[in-house]
Amino acid sequence: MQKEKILVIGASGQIGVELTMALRKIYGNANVVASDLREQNPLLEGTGPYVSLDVMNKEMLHVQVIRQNITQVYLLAAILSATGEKNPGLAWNLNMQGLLNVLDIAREEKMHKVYWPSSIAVFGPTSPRQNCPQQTIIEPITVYGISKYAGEFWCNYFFQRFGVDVRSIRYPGLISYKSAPGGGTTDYAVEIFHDAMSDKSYECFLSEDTYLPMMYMPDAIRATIELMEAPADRIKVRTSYNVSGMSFSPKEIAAEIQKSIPDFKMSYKPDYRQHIADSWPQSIDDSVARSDWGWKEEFSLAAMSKDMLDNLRQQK
Ligand code: NAD
Ligand code: AKB
Repeated sequence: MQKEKILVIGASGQIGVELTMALRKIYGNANVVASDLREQNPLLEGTGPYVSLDVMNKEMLHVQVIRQNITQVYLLAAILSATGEKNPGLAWNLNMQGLLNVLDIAREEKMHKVYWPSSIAVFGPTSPRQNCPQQTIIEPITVYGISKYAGEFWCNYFFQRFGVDVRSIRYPGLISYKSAPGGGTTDYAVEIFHDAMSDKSYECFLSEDTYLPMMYMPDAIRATIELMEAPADRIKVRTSYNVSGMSFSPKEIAAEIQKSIPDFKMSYKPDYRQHIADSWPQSIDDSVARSDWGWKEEFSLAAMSKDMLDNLRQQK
């Protein structure tokens, strides 16, 4: 059997850094090529190959795929919800054309697998607010959500029509301490830990009772790898799977942090991101992922908060 050689596109981002490290542990450092438009994240330096790559340049991407004998791509390059609303045209172009470039090359080069993440941002104000199901009314109001929903159907199309084994998860907001988030509406749930540690205060850009679906990065990395390693006949959803971790409001995460930093103070100044957050569900029903490929989260709000603070203290 041909050995797997993996290309991670967007490896310097919030997910890319940790996913690249996890893939290198499984497949060997030399078999996981990190790539990004940005320079390499310091955490990846010296751990394996890195190439500078623009996913919008299809020719250069194709050359790299052939030159490096790539058999799997993890495509993480995207513009997220908050940044997307500032430049909708740019977000649409990158999020759509980047995906189409990868899918086309995967088909031509008969790649073994492709991973492309979607988001809970596909859901809109007409979707159920609680336990939002896998299949439901989906009417996104952000350009990011529209691009993710269209992308899900491109993935399904390439699987049905050309047999490209492309798999996807609708991540909730992701919380991590190793790399910073990049322009999302859920970023407050990472910023709050850093500000609590440095200033003992945080001004939140969402209102105190804004519940959103969230997940701790170790769970997100494990979900990704479990989905990608599942036998193909277990993957029944070829658009994208709902997965759930936890749901909380800014007030609840502040209270959790106060258990460890009692004089931590939270204030609220909602901005344009409130409108985006209000359009998303508060919690997600992931029963299809659970029954198809055995997904189960490990981290609760309390366990995640403790782990975040422990690790940030060690980093100081
Ligand atoms: P990020 O913004 O932190 O990282 C994206 C990376 O892509 C950046 O390092 C950026 O430099 C790179 N990039 C941008 N344009 C590029 C280009 N033209 N060519 C090559 N690289 C380019 O994003 P992230 O949070 O790591 O998200 C990764 C994926 O997961 C995205 O598709 C995102 O929509 C999805 N997702 C993330 C979250 C989350 O909470 N982080 C939640 C749901 C879905
Ligand atoms: C964002 O807030 O844009 C992302 C996401 C939920 O897709 N974290």
